[in-house]
Amino acid sequence: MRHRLPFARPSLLATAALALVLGPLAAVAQDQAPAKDPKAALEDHQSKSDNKYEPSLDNLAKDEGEVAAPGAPEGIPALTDAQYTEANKIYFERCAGCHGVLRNGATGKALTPDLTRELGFEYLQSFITYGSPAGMPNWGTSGELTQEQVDLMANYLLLDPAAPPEFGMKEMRDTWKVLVAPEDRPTKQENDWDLDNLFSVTLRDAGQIALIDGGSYEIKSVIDTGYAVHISRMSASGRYLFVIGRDAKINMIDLWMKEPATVAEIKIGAEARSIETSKMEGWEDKYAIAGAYWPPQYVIMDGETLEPKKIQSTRGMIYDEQEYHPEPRVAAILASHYRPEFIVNVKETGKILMVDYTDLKNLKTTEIEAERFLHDGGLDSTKRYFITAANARNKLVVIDTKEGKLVAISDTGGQTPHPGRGANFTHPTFGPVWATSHLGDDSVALIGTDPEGHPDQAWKIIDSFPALGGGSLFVKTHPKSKHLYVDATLNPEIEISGSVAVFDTTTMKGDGSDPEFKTLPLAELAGITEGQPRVVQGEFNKDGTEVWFSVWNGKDQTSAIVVVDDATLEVKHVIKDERLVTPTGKFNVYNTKGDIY
Ligand code: DHE
Repeated sequence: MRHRLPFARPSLLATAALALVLGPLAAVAQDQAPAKDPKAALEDHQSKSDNKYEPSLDNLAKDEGEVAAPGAPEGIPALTDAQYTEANKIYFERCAGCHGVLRNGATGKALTPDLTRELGFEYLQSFITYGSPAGMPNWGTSGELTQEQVDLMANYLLLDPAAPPEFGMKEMRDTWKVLVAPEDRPTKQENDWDLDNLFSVTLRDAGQIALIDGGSYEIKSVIDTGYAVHISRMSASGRYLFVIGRDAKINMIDLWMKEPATVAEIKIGAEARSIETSKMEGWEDKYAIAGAYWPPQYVIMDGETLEPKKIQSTRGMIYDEQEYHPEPRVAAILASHYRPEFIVNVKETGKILMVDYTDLKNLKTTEIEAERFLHDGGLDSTKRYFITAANARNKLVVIDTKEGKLVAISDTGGQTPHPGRGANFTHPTFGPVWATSHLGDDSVALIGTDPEGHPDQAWKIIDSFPALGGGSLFVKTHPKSKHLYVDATLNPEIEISGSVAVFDTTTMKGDGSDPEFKTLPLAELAGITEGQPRVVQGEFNKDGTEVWFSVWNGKDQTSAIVVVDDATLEVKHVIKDERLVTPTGKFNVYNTKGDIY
């Protein structure tokens, strides 16, 4: 393991700009005492190397609407319903990502009234104002909350938490619509689109996706989806596209229609991030599954209509302490290619569930003890092993999807791994490896994935080297490419967040020297001169000859998609269009259905 540059110190302006794009980037708060000196606290905060980004549960805040204030015990000022509702909204948008919806703690500390009343109003007020070196943002001194709001929040935390409603079968069925019944759908593809080379592009703040042709770069269609739409996944056949919004709304789009459109939709909770479909041979297009942050649950649905079939709560014991957690969120979900199973990451309990979908009435689940705060991950090149980040613990967990067993847990040596689905390539020295970059520093870590051919390296972090800077979200390559692309989307420096690093994997040495990389200043090459454009998530075309990057800007600013020729590393095309509002994730139909990355 070699040197790593610390995360560049963010300027206040850059931090504020980032907050505008992403919402609150509430950091981990395993804190003890609040810092007393505001200047020192602010300084501590800015210099913190690991600027984690945590969920903003703003859909939950919206769904909750007006909330009745609970009674206040003696000695604690009561809040009016309006004050409690305002505080609740602030809490869900800025605090719940770390401290939990029910205030029972997640990556941040528990803030239940038994604890907060012990600490008292002034302690809480000072903590919220100044933050702490351990990661609690300085909401007051940064100006993000006014003095009145800080006081309101300190008071709010002394009262009982609001419990948002559950979302069970009745609520799901009330939102479920089949807009075009399966029997009324086409029996063959009715358009002349090259479906395998189609890209579904998230238009985050527009609540839409754009379908873009990979050959002509033409925006074929823009389709309304859920709020702050998050990811797209494909059915195994490549016919149905599933899109999930942060508001837990799923759109199922039939790509065979003359004009592809939503044929079924459903809402599966108040907050969600993940969706997947059954991929095992014989089970193609049979089921879809989605996971929710709130309520903490996943649901298995019919793959043709989205009819909800089975809802499973993820509430339960944390894998190691075996203490109850009331709201373990569902993070990444993948479909196994080796067994008729879904692989479900449960964040707060640190469990990976392998859910057998062959008999939903007699559901069999293998529960694997992994590590807390599981987030995203992907398969190795053989698709047998699932490698996933327990990001707040700086670990990678490896699961054998064929045997249904934990294989290894390895420390990446970096701060907050964030692989997306990762990147598989063959290293000249170490053989097949899978890569992740990090949010909290500039390192890229490689884990060996070939237990047969390279047993000494298997499931060990065999190399780590610096890329552009901290704030990286995604790495990407393709079986036909010799390049590894590493973004630095959340880096506070504009030149860094607007660029991508490219490594030549065929010249990597593995002798302790850092591989060189080229910097492609894609935001500049796209001619974007306003805002802080952030280059995010490379995605290859079907043939593996081009890689597409989003240049993600503010909602009212110009964004773009830049197509890079993988052979020459030249920009081949720039897609700019007023419909491209905040493009982020891109999902090529062929690569997504086949887990090619
Ligand atoms: Fe994501 C994947 C959660 C913020 C773009 N994101 C995922 C997955 C999870 C997740 C659990 C894995 C899904 C799967 O594989 O089933 N993301 C979260 C959050 O909780 C978080 C940190 C904060 C939030 O409030 O949502 C968050 N994500 C973001 C963004 O701000 C990004 C950069 C821009 C955006 O569009 O919202 C973003 N996330 C993505 C993308 C993927 C993703 C593009 C899929 C990557 C892939 O290649 O598969």
